[in-house]
Amino acid sequence: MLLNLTLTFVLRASTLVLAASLYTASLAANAKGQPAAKKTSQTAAQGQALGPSYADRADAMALANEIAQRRGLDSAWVQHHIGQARFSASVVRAIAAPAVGTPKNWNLYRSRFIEPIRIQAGVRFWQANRESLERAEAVTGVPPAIVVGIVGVESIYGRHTGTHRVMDALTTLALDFPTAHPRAAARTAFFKAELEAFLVLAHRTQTDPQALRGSYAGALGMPQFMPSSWTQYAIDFDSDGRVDLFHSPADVIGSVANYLKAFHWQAGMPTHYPVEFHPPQLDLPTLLEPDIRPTWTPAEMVAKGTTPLGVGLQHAGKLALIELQNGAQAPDYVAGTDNFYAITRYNWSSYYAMAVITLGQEVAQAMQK
Ligand SMILES: [Ca+2]
Repeated sequence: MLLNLTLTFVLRASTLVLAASLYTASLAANAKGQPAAKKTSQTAAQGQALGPSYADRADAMALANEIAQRRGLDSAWVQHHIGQARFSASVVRAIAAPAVGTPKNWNLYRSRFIEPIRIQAGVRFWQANRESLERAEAVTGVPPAIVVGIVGVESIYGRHTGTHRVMDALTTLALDFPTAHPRAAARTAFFKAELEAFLVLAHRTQTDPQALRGSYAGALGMPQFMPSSWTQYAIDFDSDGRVDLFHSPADVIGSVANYLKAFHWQAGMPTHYPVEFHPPQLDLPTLLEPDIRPTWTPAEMVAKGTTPLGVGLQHAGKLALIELQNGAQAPDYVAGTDNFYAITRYNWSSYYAMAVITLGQEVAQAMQK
């Protein structure tokens, strides 16, 4: 029997109460009477051999004191919880940089996310939550397809919200981030801040920090918000007085849309335009230099041999030339707008943004059938 324990952050005005929901997934049998296949990547505790706890680590206890002092928490409480966290080798493996020389491959990436199971789950999510999706668009300008794309890519609409204890994941990454990683110092600082945000959030909501599970990076719930994003951008969109990104699709939808709005989503603006190259003038190195940051007016792109198609030539803002590599095959290119850039603030990757946009489009199309 598969037993999942999930706990919910509950927000009720200034008092924050813990709600625990314990649900049991029955041992489903398929039509042939065989037990349903186990989900290999999502089965709790599988492949997550844990090392020693952090209770005896001086640096862990020093960090606990630092967090307690900075955030006005009881240092015994913080020490207790960081001390209960255990080193996770699987978290370290998962966060490690991809092998040098691995070619980026949009077609491969696309095929992981744009597939029938996820599209059908997206159709059901959209149908079940139409009112929330439309209300979120009215408030933020973020269309349903984009929200549906994000929640689908992040967790297949709540199916995969992660099996790592958040305290193990964040403490491991804050204190034992792999030093070989090219951005180890910056990532260590990032995860220390996320550990701090998580402890503050758990304390404020009277949630047991040890009880919550998330991704190997400590991302939480259906939208896979990091703790700092939960604190800053999550909202109560079903007006039940609490924020629940694990079980309330309305809160998830409102929070995702709110996040994109905070990163300057503009109502009515397309995310990208197709482009056409004119080889004699084409200056790819210059156009690609700012990466995904919108930098060029349509006229500047044309002068460098790249024409945004459709209404792209009339685009009022700046554009970025987005290169999506395909391993040994030719890359794909699009002109990304400020809204494409906003999606990359959710996850800093043009491949991610394009997968979100494409999944949303595919789900929208499947809704017409
Ligand atoms: Ca709510």
